[in-house]
Amino acid sequence: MIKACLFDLDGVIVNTSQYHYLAWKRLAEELGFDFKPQDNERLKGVSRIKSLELLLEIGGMKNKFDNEQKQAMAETKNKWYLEYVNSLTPDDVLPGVIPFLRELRNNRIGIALGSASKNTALILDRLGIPKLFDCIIDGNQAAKAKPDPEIFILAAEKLNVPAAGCVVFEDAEAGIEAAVRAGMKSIGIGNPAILHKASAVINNLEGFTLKKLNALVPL
Ligand code: B16
Ligand code: MG
Repeated sequence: MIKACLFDLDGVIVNTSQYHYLAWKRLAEELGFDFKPQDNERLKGVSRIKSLELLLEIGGMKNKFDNEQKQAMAETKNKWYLEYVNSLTPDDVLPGVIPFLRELRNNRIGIALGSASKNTALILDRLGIPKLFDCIIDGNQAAKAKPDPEIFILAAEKLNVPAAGCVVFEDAEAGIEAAVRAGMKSIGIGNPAILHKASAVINNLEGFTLKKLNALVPL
């Protein structure tokens, strides 16, 4: 039986990946190279500093900067990213999310948010939905970034639910890998070719129900 659902933030609850992309693109332009949308897929779900390392690799600048310089670049990117985040409103919660979370709560299924983002609290506040989650684990509490399973394992522990009773909702390849390594079932949201390790893949949460979840992932 499904005991808990663990939700990624960016790409599942809200589409902030476009903002991450624009902020990284601006940094790439300052460094003198173009950052294409297709390269953005590799950055999804991974930590801020790992994203920067991937970006520098894409731009052919892998070993050009020391840690202090990288930290400064990551902070600059985050400042630009937060300018976009501050424009978020409750209307930006992705379609279907709120009815599905309410249905889970009505059925006493644990609900956790498991995101790599250190801006999770701010984003949930802007969206007006922190109370919809029983537990929130983000990049400030987990030392290891996805694909490491730490975020989802911590969330399951906090909910007091075994991994085998959890289903992870994720839009990123790194996030699905984290679910697999945590011993959890997963629903990929997006492209089945990228999310092929997920237990099942759907387009989005619009019209999604517990009945559909049980049919896709019988536990
Ligand atoms: P921040 P998720 C991830 O969020 C994003 O997908 C990823 O692109 C970003 O680098 C990471 O959060 C860290 O975000 O810079 O705000 O700490 O998909 O795990 O909800
Ligand atoms: Mg994501």
